[in-house]
Amino acid sequence: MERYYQPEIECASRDQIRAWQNERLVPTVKRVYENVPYYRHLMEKKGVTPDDIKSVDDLHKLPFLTKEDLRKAYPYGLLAVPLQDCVRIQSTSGTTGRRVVAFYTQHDIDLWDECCARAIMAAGGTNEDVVHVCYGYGLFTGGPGLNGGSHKVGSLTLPMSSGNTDRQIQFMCDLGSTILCCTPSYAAYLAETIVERGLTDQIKLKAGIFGAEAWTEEMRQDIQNKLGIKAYDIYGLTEISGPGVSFECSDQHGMHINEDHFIPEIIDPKTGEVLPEGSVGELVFTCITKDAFPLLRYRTRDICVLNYEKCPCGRTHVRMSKPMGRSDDMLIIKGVNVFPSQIETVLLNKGYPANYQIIVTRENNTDKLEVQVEMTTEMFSDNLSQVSAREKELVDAMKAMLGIYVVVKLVAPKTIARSEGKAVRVIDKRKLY
Ligand code: DLL
Repeated sequence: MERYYQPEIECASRDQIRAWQNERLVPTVKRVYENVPYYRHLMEKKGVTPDDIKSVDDLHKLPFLTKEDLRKAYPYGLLAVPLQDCVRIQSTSGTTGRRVVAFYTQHDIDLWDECCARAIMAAGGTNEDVVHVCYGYGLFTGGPGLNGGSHKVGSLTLPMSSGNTDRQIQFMCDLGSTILCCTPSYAAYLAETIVERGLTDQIKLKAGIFGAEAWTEEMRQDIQNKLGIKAYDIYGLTEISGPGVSFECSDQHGMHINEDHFIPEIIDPKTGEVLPEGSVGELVFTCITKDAFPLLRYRTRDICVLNYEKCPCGRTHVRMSKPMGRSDDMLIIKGVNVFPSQIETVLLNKGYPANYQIIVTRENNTDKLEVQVEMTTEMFSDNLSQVSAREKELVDAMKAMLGIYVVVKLVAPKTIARSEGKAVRVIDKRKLY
């Protein structure tokens, strides 16, 4: 049976959703214009005033916001309420430049928790579940977001945070965790460890809610098979609130965007032009219900496609595809666009685990793409000719997928460092930026 947290909203008619968006967009733009000088200047530069924005049809007139703007306005420059109304900050895991800091009023946290509660119920969660949250807690939004959602659903919430795999598995067995929330790479690692220790009979997991990084369908199958669960995708970003901006339902074909809170657009990442329905492009969000940090036309850099077709689950909110890559993590190798997800698809199709690293170097002005991938214990062998035959098979498969030559190095099982949070898959040594 399909479960909804807020059926009257999640299954509303498209006309009703559009009416809510129009109703909420207009005052939000006015409020941001009046309270956020940084954005007011951007609007003035574009010659737009709040009076020009009468409905969602006028959205394209507004200027974009980028991560660069957030860095320039750091820390308080995009705040739309007095600081004393804020009760929380969260921050991105950004490794370069300044961190991005997002602010929340209590109302913002309540809405965010509701979005996450929708995700948990779409994964079959109820107040009878034990929700095991091993996303990081703290500045990262993963732990606090799913924790809040789980409370709203009324599930027993295990605020495990990340790390200490032995303890994670112990609690999972002892407390009978039924829903696992973590990054897909950590889920794959947990699954691998549970299988190796012969503990599959002792776990009661039925579903997983995995997101915060790219993962492929093949990886989903692998986790589902090893843990005997249904694995659901969840998407979000700190700037827009955190996890739960969109989430998968039982149909597992795209993630429903919580359109009563966020208006999505797909744009051409090069020109900024809004693309017609069904186009692949960069996802842009406008927040229409947030108090403290209502970003307008925020460029996510995530490349995906929106699907407005009716979903068998009954939800009417538009579905976004899994992000196919980021307009800023797309690698350009010898002029060819390469997404790490394409490499992962080849590896998993050929039966390799999702433990790999992509290393890009440049020698004599020529780019070199090397993929190091672990063999499974069954594949591992001392016979060098067998290993090189395997490497050759992967080189050919990569060439067919990407159109370029890739150096493949097979390495022994368990030699690539595991991650407890987001996996670091790409090491670009070219220093192009
Ligand atoms: O990763 C929020 C989150 C936490 C989402 C837990 C889901 C679960 P940030 O650290 O700000 O926020 O990173 C946001 O991560 O722009 C995407 O590029 C990527 N991302 C998030 N979810 C997915 C997903 C959190 N399901 C950035 N698939 C986003 C692929 C994802 N990429």
